[in-house]
Amino acid sequence: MLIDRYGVLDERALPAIDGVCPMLASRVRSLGVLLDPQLCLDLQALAVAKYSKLILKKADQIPQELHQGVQEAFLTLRKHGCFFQDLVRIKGKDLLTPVSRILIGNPGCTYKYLNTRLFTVPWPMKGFEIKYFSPEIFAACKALIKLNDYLHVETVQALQEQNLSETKEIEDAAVTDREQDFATFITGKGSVLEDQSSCYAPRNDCTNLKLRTSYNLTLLNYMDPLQMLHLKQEPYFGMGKMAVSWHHDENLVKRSTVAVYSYSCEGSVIDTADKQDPEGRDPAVWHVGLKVAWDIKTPGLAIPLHQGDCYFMLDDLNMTHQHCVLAGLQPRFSSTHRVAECSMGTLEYIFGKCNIALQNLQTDSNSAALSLKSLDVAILKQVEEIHNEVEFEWLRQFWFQGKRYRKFTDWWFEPIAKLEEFWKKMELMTSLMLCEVRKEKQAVEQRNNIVSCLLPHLSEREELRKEWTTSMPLKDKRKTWTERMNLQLPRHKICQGNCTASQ
Ligand SMILES: O=C(O)CCC(=O)C(=O)O
Repeated sequence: MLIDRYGVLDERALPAIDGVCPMLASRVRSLGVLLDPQLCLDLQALAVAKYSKLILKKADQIPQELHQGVQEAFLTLRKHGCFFQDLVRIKGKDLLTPVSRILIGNPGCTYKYLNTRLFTVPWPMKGFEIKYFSPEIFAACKALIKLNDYLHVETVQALQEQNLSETKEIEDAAVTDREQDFATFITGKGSVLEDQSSCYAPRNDCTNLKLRTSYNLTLLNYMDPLQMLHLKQEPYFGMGKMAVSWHHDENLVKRSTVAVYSYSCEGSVIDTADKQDPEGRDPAVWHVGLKVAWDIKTPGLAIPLHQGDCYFMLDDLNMTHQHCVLAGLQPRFSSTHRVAECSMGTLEYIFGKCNIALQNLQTDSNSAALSLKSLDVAILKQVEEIHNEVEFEWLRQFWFQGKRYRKFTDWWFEPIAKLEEFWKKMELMTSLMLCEVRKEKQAVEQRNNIVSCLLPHLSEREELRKEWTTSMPLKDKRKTWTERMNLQLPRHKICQGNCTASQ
């Protein structure tokens, strides 16, 4: 009997497991993972209790037509050079991800992971005019929204089958309210999301279920292991090389499912020298690893993923567990569908914020001179906060990723240009505010009050600008931004009781 350290075992064990625990055997069969009967006795409660929210759907249970569209989409995107390694920040260090990615989803949506905000390449949705770079790119995005619709339906069914579709916690309700409010303005049009409004009120399980399964974007991954020679070894269970280390997916709607379509380019020659290690998983095959969070005693699970298999992390599994991706030998794509929590991550949101800030700017009808409407500290503070948000969460993030979005569509360029206009006005507002503070007639007490409230925001801006322009690894790329903002950033100096602004 093949027994490894994390529970991937021999098929001969199944009849025995049937006798001991039919429910476990059926789960084991549906997962395609086999457990040793000995281990089974110890693990039966564990497997049912700890890993029951992971569902594997094998490729042969998925419509062939869907496979064809999605797999063609991946290959098209690779052919057009549409996958990019991201520069992410982990524990204060800037690192390039071994996996290359692209985000596709609802127009105007963004998704932040490891301090990097990605902007969705919009998939086609009713009510949005999107000019794609080529018919092939259009077809790829269309195939992915079709996959999204399919996974949504499958997810609802899986949750209902497992009795996970109901709201379990009272605290969920508050979160749901916020999320639903957001969901109605960001979506409302097209595809899976079309009928959300019919579920809008009253709040009930139907609302909650839809919210937790209406994927608004997919993060596509691509990696060719032959190009990545230095992959880390899985540290806890000896599972072999990892393409993606143990992690939780971040910034998702609470208790929302993550659905993943996996496509490894099997069929070409596999280097058999490295094949089937009797002590562990098959290193030629890609796997998803799953472990209980903060726990390395409970055995982890490694689930083999063959061409076209899908897996679902249902309900709160992404929070209670960590997952990783174990590399096989062939190149592999995946499409990871998520319900991103983007209440602060949509264009509608940031435009709304800009409008609030710019309400404090007025134009003299005779001279056309610009001035601030109010010097109320709370208002000034809010403007400076929004100013930082637009600059660091949107503009710098967008331009830093360079021209990747052009490969798909020019959709983002107009709204980003608008945000830049707003940002320039906010730069002016900061100068005007500093001029006001410097005026001699300004009462010392009011001046000090303004300065002490605004200083943290201006210092933060200064620090973040330094960080963005001097960070070493991708200095060249960062230049894109500096060029873009044409190096005309005003140099504000501000210190308690003594403020100056100089160009
Ligand atoms: O490719 C996969 O199966 C999962 C990828 C993943 O964990 C991620 O993108 O966060």
